[in-house]
Amino acid sequence: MNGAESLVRTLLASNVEVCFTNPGTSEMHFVAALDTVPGMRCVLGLFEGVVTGAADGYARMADRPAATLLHLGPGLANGLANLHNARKARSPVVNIVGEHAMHHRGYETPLASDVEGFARPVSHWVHTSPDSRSLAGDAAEAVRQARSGAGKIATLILPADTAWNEADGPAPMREPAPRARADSRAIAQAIAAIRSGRRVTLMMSGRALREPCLTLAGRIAAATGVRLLSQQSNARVERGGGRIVVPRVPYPVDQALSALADVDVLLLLGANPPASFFAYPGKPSMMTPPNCETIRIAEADDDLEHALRWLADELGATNAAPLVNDAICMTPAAGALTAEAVMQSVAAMLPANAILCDESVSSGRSLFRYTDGSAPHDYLQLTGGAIGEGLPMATGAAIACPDRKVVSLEGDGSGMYTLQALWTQARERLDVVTVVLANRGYRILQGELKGVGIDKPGERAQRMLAIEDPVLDWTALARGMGVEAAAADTAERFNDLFGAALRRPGPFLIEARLP
Ligand SMILES: Cc1ncc(C[n+]2csc(CCOP(=O)(O)OP(=O)(O)O)c2C)c(N)n1
Repeated sequence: MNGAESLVRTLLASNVEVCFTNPGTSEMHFVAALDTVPGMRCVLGLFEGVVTGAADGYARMADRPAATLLHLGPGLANGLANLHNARKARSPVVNIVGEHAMHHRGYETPLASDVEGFARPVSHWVHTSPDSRSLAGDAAEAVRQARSGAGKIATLILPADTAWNEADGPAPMREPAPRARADSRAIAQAIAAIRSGRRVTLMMSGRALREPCLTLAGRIAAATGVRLLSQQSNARVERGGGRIVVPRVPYPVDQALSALADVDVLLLLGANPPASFFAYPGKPSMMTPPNCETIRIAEADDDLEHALRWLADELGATNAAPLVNDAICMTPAAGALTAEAVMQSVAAMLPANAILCDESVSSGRSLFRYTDGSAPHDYLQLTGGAIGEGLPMATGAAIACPDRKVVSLEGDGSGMYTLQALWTQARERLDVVTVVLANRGYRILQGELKGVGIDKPGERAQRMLAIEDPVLDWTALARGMGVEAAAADTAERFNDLFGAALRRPGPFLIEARLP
């Protein structure tokens, strides 16, 4: 058995069964090993941003890592932005990155680069395998690292000769350390704050936004009057009718400031202190009032369910009835097709148990308001602010959950970064309905210009934020990659297309032509 085969067998033994790939010469032995070893699902992405974004989407829904296969430093570099997003989502990902054979590394060849240097800022763990006999153990360690805490990015660099030389065989799965538990002092402080009569907000992220944590938090809120809030960006939230009411910190600074204006004590459960997305002249960075006390109950890597059970027990909240969203029977929008109309129709028609991937940017401002009462669903959003994640993330989510419908809301500007994901959706026959919000501009940035104090942008500045000359033909782009598509410019037409797309299997793209 060569090193490459020992690597693939080790990944499978460690429960890594999907590999998103974009290989080159240095990874050919790995590619060949995929043939010899049955069981690994290999999914080709035509750009590395698709590969890494899909690994993120997969991990969010499967709760276990996929592997990526990337071609040396430049291949990894092409995938960095979505690894950044995955890192912020705390998704477990195992990157396998090719490298020149050890004896070839000293030469100044075209692809020679500092692979570890590219990997380090987005990876929690980086390791270059020294030889073929170490590779299996290194791979088991990479998976263990990826599965530790809430999820980590592990990058294993594979010099070509470690793949082709003789190996000893696969390595067994290694278990990560159990998640750390909340400190009793933090729990005591939180309880004292809740009992003090001050206005307490419990801000959550990570696993806390999924069951059984949500119900525990809902019980604590019902029993004590603590207000629940989620971080602005979260990897995965269980939302919709019948689910616990947890608003999120708004994106616009003024709205975030007023949402947090009357907080005396902020309890953080797997969440970061609420800093605004960007700094703006004359506005604060921290959204809580200056005299607000912040108590960190547990970090995202910790056992959040344990912390919530502990709090609920101490507070006598274990039987309180939590506040849940009403399941609302909504009617789809009618008339002109605006961004709000799309959100209303999507919310009204969303099937139960759907996965809603959101990179709708400014068009999705009203999405939460409408989907509070939708059929229960999982909500996935951009966590690292690097656009170009939506279409790959939907692709990975669909591979993780083949029995669930994926609805992918995509800005036309964001969509253009990684639209090759559509080809992968077609090739793998994935059940993804993509709605492109075609407003022909970087609309959010037009508002941001004003936000940073530029009231009268000149023609050149405006031209940097418009994508209408030439107009992008999304139906043609989708068809060119094997995805059936149609355009809508009225709400009725959108509803017809969306309904039909939900009823049929396989990918479909709707270009929602917005004003
Ligand atoms: C990787 C990356 N590059 C650039 C940006 C800056 N940026 C933020 S939003 C945006 C435009 C988004 O356009 P679109 O998806 O059409 O949404 P809209 O603004 O029209 O709602 C850009 C370029 C970014 N966030 N990430």
